[in-house]
Order: sequence, then C-alpha cells, then structure tokens
Amino acid sequence: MRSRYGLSDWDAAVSALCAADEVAIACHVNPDGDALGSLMAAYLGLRQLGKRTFASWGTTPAKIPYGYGFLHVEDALTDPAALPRTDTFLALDCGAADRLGELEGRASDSRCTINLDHHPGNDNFGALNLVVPTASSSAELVMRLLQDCGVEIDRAIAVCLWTGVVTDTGRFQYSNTSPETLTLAAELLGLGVPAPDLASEIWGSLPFAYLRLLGVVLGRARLVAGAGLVYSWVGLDDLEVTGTSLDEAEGLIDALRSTRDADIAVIFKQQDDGKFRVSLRSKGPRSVGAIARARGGGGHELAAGFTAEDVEETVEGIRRDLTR
Ligand SMILES: [Mn+2]
Repeated sequence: MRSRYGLSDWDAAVSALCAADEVAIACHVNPDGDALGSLMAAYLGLRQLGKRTFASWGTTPAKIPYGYGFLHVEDALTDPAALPRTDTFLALDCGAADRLGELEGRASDSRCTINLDHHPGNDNFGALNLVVPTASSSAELVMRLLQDCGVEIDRAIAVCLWTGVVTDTGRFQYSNTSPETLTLAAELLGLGVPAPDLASEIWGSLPFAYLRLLGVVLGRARLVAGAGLVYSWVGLDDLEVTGTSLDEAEGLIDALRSTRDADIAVIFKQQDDGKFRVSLRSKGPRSVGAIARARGGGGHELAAGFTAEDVEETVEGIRRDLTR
C-alpha cells in the first residue's frame, strides 16, 4: 500500500479502520451533498467489510435535507445522543471539531478519531488527520480511503460518492475540479451511476413554492457599487408566506451569483433563533474565506459562511473589507 496524497496518517487510518469492529461516522451539521454522500459512502463501505457502522451528525433531531432522498440516509441514521461510543470515530467534511455540533466531544473522547476533510485551515483535530485541501470534495478522499481498505465500490456506494463530487464542484464548474476529480468521476460513471437521474433529484425537484421564494429574494437583491458585491436575504416570514423551508433555500445563492456585475454573492438566511446564516461565494480570485473566518465562520476561499445578527451592518462590514 502506498501513502496517498503524501499524508503520513493515511496508512495508519487504513489500518485503524481495517482493525475496527465498529465505527461511528459523523459529518458536519447542516449537511450538504458532500457531507451526506461521504457519510453514506463510508457507512455502506465499512459495512461491506463486516463492521458495525453508525452514521450521524450533531443535530437533534437530524432533519434530512431536501433533494437527497435517493441516498436513504434515514436507513443509516442514529440520533447523536444514541451514537455508540466506539473506539474509532470517523469525522467527515468538518473543517473544525465544532462543525460536529452535539458530537464535538467525540472528537476528543474517542480513542482514534480520524479527521477526513478538504477544507483549507482544518485545524487537524483528529488523532489521525486526512486533510487534503486540493481535493474537490471529502467524497473524493472517502473513495480512495475505502478502496485502500479493500472495499469494492459498488453502484450504491458510487451514487453516494458521485453526489459529493458533483455538489461540491458545482457540477464540475468550480476551480476545485481537477484532472484527478474527473478521473474519479469517470470511474464512478463506469460503475453505473445514473447521473441525469441524480441531477434531476438534486437540482430539479424543488416544489413550485420555491419559485415564489426565489422571486422574493431576487426582488430585494442589492448590488453594492464599487465592491463587486451582490446580496439578498431570506427572513423566517418569507418562508412562511411562500410555504417553503430553509433547506429548499440552498440554491438561492446560485441565482445571485449569475450576474456579471458582481464577483461576490452573499445570501443571509434567517434561522429559527432569529440569527442569519450567511453564505458567501466568489467567482475568484478574490477570497471570501478570510471574510468568513474573521467573523467566526469558515469554509473555502471561494465558498464560505458564518453567522450574523444583522444584515445591513454585516454587509457594510464586508463592503469595507472588500474595498480597503
Ligand atoms: Mn465538502
């Protein structure tokens, strides 16, 4: 076996997983396609090796996001409070331990925590750290890890991995799409992944009410002159009036970023506690990662997020950061 990605911990992680009888696996809270796909691929793969596996993320109750019904996450999911205390704990797609939410304590309590991730700035919170910022997705890393453990990537696992890769690369549009990503994608297609069907599940199955929400959000979008910034926001009452939910609002930022008049798009989404989850996207080269980190958040250079109390105040702060 060769040490992949030049990581000194890679082989040790393979050995630890191969030796384990049971493995608890967790992805980050508010899971996206990569988190869910990585979680389910690891769950199915390690089960194929005869391990007792448990999948979770640190939110009670864990609500499965919209558009990923085909992953059958509900069949694998254990509530965080009921997650068995296994020696081996696999954390997926978490840039820092606090992304584990209610399961954060597991990262330090478990005898062997494996931290598999591709976020730059990952603080190596695991006992073993498989952090590859150049990887398109955590799913890409999970695939190689499973293969090195002797897992045969079957069609069901391939579907999970494909989901992670296509969502984190924006369907192979973003700069994290490398030749290696496409090689891996070709392998997955060769295993029978029904790519067009999955695309309509993930991006083409929103309820009509979403179009009304999109109308509201685009109607109040603002362009910040001189900063190359476009932003808008979704309030809790917007969700109520349009009959939509926050997980259906995931794609709103893509509508905002489609203008040529801004290279940075920001969407504010109000949470149940009244605060806003702020998502930022850059078309490059300007970074939004630093903006998010300076405000207690995290992410990648071209896609990042943080939490804020007030829309206009926050926009003013971002504008200042971008124009100084
Ligand atoms: Mn990811």
